[in-house]
Amino acid sequence: MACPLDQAIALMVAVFHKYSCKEGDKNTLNKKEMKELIQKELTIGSHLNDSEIKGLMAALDSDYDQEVNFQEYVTFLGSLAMIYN
Ligand SMILES: [Ca+2]
Ligand SMILES: [Ca+2]
Repeated sequence: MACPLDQAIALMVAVFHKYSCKEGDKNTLNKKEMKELIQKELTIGSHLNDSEIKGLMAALDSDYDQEVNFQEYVTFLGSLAMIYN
């Protein structure tokens, strides 16, 4: 896993699990876990207020189960990549 893109993907997976395993279902992020991930792992986190984070999570939760699963998380990172580009 020495190649940069491999490392980036491994990091995306590791960051998800670092927060998803804290409470409840270990394979999904609840609101608190997602908020913490956004605030601690992303530069935009410190620029978003509580209601903006809430809105972002509602937009990410495409199956409306109140949790962000890995697929929803990857979709979110994909959107960020589009913005960075
Ligand atoms: Ca969880
Ligand atoms: Ca969901």
